[in-house]
Amino acid sequence: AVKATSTVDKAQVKAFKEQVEKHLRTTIGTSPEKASKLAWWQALVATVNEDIFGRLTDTQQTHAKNDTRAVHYLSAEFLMGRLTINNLTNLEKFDVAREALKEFGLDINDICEEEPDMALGNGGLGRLAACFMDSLATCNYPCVGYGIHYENGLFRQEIRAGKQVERPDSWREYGCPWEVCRPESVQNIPLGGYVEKQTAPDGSQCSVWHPSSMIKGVPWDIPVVGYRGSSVAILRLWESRSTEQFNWDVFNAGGYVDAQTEKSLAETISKVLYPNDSTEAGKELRLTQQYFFCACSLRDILRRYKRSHHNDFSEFASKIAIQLNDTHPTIAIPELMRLLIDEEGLSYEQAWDITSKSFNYTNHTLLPEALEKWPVYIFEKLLPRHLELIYEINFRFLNGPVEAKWPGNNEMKSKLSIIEEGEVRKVRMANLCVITSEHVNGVAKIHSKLVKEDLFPDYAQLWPNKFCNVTNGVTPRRWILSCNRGLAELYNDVAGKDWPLDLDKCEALKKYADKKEYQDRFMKIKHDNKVALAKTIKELCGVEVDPNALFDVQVKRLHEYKRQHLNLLYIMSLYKSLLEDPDQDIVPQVFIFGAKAAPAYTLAKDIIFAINAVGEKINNDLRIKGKLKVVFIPNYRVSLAEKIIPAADISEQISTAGYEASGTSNMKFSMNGALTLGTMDGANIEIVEQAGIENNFIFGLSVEEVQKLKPRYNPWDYYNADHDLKAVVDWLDSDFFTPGQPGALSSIKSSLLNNGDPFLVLADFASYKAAHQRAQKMFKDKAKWAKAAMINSATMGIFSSDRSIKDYATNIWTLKSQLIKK
Ligand code: 26Q
Repeated sequence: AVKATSTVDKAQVKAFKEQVEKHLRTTIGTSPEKASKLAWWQALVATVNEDIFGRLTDTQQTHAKNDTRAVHYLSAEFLMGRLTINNLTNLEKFDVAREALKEFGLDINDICEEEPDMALGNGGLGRLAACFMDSLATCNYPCVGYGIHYENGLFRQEIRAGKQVERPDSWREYGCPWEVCRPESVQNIPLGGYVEKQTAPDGSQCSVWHPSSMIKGVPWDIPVVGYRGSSVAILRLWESRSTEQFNWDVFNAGGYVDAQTEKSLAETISKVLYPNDSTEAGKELRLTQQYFFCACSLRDILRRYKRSHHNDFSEFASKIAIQLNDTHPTIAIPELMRLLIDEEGLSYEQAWDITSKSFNYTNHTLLPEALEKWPVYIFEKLLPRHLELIYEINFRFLNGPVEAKWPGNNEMKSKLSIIEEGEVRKVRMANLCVITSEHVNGVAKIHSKLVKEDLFPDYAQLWPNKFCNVTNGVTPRRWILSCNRGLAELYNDVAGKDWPLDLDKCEALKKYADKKEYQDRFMKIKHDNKVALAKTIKELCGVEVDPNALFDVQVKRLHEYKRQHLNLLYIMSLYKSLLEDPDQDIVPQVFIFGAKAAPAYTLAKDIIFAINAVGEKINNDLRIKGKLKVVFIPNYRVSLAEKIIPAADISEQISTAGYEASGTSNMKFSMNGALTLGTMDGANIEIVEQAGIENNFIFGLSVEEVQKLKPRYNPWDYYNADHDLKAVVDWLDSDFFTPGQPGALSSIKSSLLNNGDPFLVLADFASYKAAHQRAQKMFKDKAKWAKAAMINSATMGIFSSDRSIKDYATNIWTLKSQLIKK
């Protein structure tokens, strides 16, 4: 729902229109009379690309000439979403494009709906990488993003009879017009085989790796356009292909057809994104994916470095910074060591000096089950030489710094070792990251403190200065300017037009927060967004919702620690009290959910089913007179987030304190004028620090209280002491919401009572209910609500990802922003 803005230059519209028509005819091969919407979209992209490639060349030439340090952001995920509106916005061509398409009788929003989301990520971590690319380009830092060109992104979620069904996502079935293949930069990656020990004439030992197969890595480049003609950054994604060396023996033996079968194995590597966002998959293919993209990326980095520095590696670390987005790309560490030692002939000491000055590691989770550990036997099979190097790194670490600090202390050695002993020996990837990296950061203040003090306390004793914080951020270009044009115009009026580059400027709105005229304008923008979302909900869920009701939203991956079931228990209690007294004066509310569950996470899927079952019952219960609606919007993804977030009144951020590393949707919601109903966890803490606790609804146990309660927690105490809580928990055991299927929702009750309620849902229930009551009360006071919403939106300046990226550039990468020469 994008509305028309001020004046648009007529000549520009005409030129744009001609360009689109030219591309429609000569690039797409159709005409305005018979073009499909897809064809129009493709012609639009071709037009935008004309603007992009010139800037890309300028950017690359500037960086090559300056030869300053560049950052290489290694991430197994980049959740880019759609690019058309974002690129048009960043090129400041959106209004021109909209007018041009209008002259063809087309609605730009309608045409842009043709674009599939690029869903090459699971959630927060992948979307963060995408926001960071936008900010790196906008702030003109030399950089490359490296990742995997998955053929299938995160699964498409369908809801059938209330249950999640996964379907493949084929985002480039008909080709992706943004990406460019770069055959000149193909890489060959060895895998498997064995290591041969050789003794040199001087008696020293060396290792020669004889891999059993080779995989080809084909790079696809996606240009990332910075805001207002700044630089264009490159996201380089690797696709796996078979090489002729891939099982050459089978091929030579005349097994041509067999060799074709083998080929599909090599091509499997980049086939699909693992849909797992917090539990360890431990699959061989997953490690192969990680190694494959890291090995391709490092060869690409080395090739470029050697082109300008010949074979002199002395400046490598001063020119190359590598950022590891969680432990997923950890294998890049031993791979760089191997390339420098085995391929470039450096000594171990030289290689270590370079490697330990180049790498940095960002941690995104404290959940023990999400910390990556790979069985040693998988390494022996796939990466025997890397395993040898890991042992060497470990040996030198334990007998060097650890022995010096804690002489003769074997307990400390086994705690800090990269290798976990046991029935199945394992490689602890996070330990390798911490030992090697110059800096280790968490993603919000509280999280970084916990990383240092609770997750790696012994490492922090060894290297206290290694640990730091960089609070996450989100790009205001996508998350305000592109997705909420009404609000963007309001900011243009009160803060000038530069706020997307300096989000602190939005603070200007604060002084209007008491003024009726501005409150009305702010709430009218919100209302329009709610009308648009109501239409989407009708289309996707078939449920009628009233835009005047309070829109309460929880959209994020489904996980017990995020506690969607706490939200559900509250909804049930509200419904129960409405049934008891249908005439009570409550604010009409719409509870909106969106969430994908990892396909093997049974309880998460049960919670999705429960939300749908409860929603079905409530939405069709005439007794409550439409005061309550519950909708589950299927297939939550970036493009839906852009419609949902601007329409939210309340943002549910209700994780058990200490479990959500940061959260980033919490920032997007606040920027768009939602009030946070949440716990003191992750970045929520910093959000209320900015916006004021009185303008949000904070509840629940704090991190310290959770840590204190956890060891002696008994959920039955809470269940037995609270009548309302007991009634709703027991309700799950009936067939009230699932007629004819008693017990269909029992697994949730069972996890809360028989499995010890690991995330303290019952402990926080009463406090959560009280927070909702405060929210209801405030919502009735329209002026008070508007003021709080405006203050939230106005004070989110520090959550621009430009601030995050500048923090990384200054404190971790020592990068300088570069002026791009045209
Ligand atoms: C690991 C091994 C095997 C298969 C999959 C994975 C895997 C994949 C994705 C593990 C974790 C993830 C994603 C984690 C994630 O999104 N974490 C979130 O990161 C955000 C950005 O920092 C934070 O804001 C969130 O708090 C955090 O949960």
